[in-house]
Amino acid sequence: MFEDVLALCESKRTFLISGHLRPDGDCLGTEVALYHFLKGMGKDVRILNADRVERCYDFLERHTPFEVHSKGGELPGHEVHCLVDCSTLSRLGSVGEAAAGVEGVTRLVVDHHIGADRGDGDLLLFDVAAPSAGSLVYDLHRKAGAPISMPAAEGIFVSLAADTGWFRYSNTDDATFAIAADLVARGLKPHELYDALYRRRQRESIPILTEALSGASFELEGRIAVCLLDKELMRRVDGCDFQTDEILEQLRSIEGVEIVLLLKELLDGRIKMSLRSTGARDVDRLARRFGGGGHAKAAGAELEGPLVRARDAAIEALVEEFGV
Ligand SMILES: [Mn+2]
Repeated sequence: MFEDVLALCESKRTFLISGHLRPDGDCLGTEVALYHFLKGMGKDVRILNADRVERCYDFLERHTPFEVHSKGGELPGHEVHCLVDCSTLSRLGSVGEAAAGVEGVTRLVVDHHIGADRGDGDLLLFDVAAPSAGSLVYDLHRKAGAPISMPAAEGIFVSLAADTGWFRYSNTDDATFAIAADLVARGLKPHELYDALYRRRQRESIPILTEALSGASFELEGRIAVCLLDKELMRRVDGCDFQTDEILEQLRSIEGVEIVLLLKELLDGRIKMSLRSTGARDVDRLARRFGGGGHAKAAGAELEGPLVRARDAAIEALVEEFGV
């Protein structure tokens, strides 16, 4: 796998890197690492996403240019399109729509989600056991014998921190710590990244968090925690870059909770479902019922509205899938 990817990187000159809609820390960190890896090879590289970099990740822009695609616009010329932390053009939003009509381009998928091998990639940098997509770009550096620049190290670390919940989730193993330790040995300062990621919250996030948590309910003898964010609350979330992951994190800290179900009513009326499992329940299977997916312990999908109907459908599916 690495040999083929390296051969592609060596043989081509122009690269476009794009990540999924509403890019998270793994997506952005991986883009950063891949950008600097390719730059180090003397390549012509651009990062182009459908959505802007959210405020909590804006420190990554110190060393790396992120461009935002204007819907309907053409893509800049490229020989290789790298799809990061996802595997289908449909996850790229407007970038994917523009890319669908482009011919003669090799698509490289850099991903760790279940099913990425059934996506739109011509070539895969893919391992479902990788803790983050960024860890695959770390491996790519090592296989290539390439130096890891400080911006790339930062990107890889942010990707790990994001997808392991700062080294707390079950995807954190000795290999994860070995990568982190290597990056720290190279001069990376974890506490600086922690502060940058988690200690720059806006005050407006406090009432959003308290309202969301106080509205949460516990179903099926407390084994499922359910939180609904209606359009009004989501408008305030968007206004201050509040990270809804924080709600999931709080709810899964409650004793007895096996699954957290978060439903967000997006401003265009669509309902986004996020699922987290605290134990043996495979929420990827559940998300797949609704055309989504992800990982066994963290997955998502889009549901039909309105919000209350989506909640009933999700809980019904939970009962069917797990018999809880
Ligand atoms: Mn990821």
